[in-house]
Amino acid sequence: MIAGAERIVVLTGAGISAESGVPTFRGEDGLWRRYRPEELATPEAFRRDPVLVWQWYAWRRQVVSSCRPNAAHLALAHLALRRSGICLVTQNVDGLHAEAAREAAGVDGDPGPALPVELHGSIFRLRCTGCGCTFEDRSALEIHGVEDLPGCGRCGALLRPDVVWFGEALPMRELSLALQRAAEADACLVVGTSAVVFPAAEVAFRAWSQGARLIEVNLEETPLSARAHVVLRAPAASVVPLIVGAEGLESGALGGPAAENGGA
Ligand code: BJW
Ligand code: ZN
Repeated sequence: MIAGAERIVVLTGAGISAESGVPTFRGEDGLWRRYRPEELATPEAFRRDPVLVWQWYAWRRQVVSSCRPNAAHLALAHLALRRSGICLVTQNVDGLHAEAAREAAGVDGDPGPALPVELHGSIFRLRCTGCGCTFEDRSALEIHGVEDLPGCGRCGALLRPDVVWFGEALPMRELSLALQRAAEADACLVVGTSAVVFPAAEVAFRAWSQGARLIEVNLEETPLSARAHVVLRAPAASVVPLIVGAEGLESGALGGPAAENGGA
């Protein structure tokens, strides 16, 4: 399906970064197990208790800082660099797809085609709640009290992570690009998302409803599973390199007894 598709939209979620050491949201060890989302990932929570919310993000920034892209991020980056028509869309805020794109492109290469459309922003970008300016920031933040909260260098107002919280609109340009690519896609590869958060999940539902072949890689069943043409219940870092790495090989090149027995 991947080899035969002219245009592919890939939608990823927290599961693709799990094997890099980034906690997922809703799994066994998911972030939401210890923290209720409505306590932390909403504008109301931030207004009510910015210290608590910032402590959570400071901790996550620290965890993610020590994580590297895994074989799934890298395989997708290489796929997007070696052929046209690939649109990588992510709900993740960890920046690991972009890091994989730079790694795959090498020092002299252009990572552009492998850079993801980030639907939910980035934890390494800050936004001013006053003047709205945004900037990259990877510093280690130590938040003990209100006096430690980061302030805007321009206007002095409180800074927040430039991510999308519940009840907030997704960035318009990114969302419309992702939905457009979904509508045009011949195949949609969905990796490591519970597919319950909208409108991000709409990318996969849109692709499917417009006739794309749907391939799901996930350890568990999701609302997409029943619609998927292929479901791979396996860890992303093991299976994604196999399916996208095999793309481009002559049919038969996969050869061997597994292929003769009906495929690996
Ligand atoms: C593996 C694996 C391995 C693990 N290999 N797999 C329609 C219906 C119902 C509700 C709504 C609707 N439309 C909108 C809503 C409301 C709401 C919503 O979706 N609620 C539902 C949850 C009920 N949506 C919103 O509020 C959105 N905004 C909005 O609609 O605005 C409207 C508006 C318009 C105009 C003006 C104003 C407003 C915003 C949603 C923002 C979501 N934000 C978060 C936090 C981001 C910041 C941060 O990170 O702190 O985004 S929530 C969280 O969920 C995060 C994620 O990106 C997102 C999705 O999670 P994901 O990636 O799927 O992770 P998990 O953990 O859930 O799943 C991991 C999966 O991987 C599992 O399935 C595992 O099995 C699997 N897995 N290891 C393969 N190794
Ligand atoms: Zn400002």
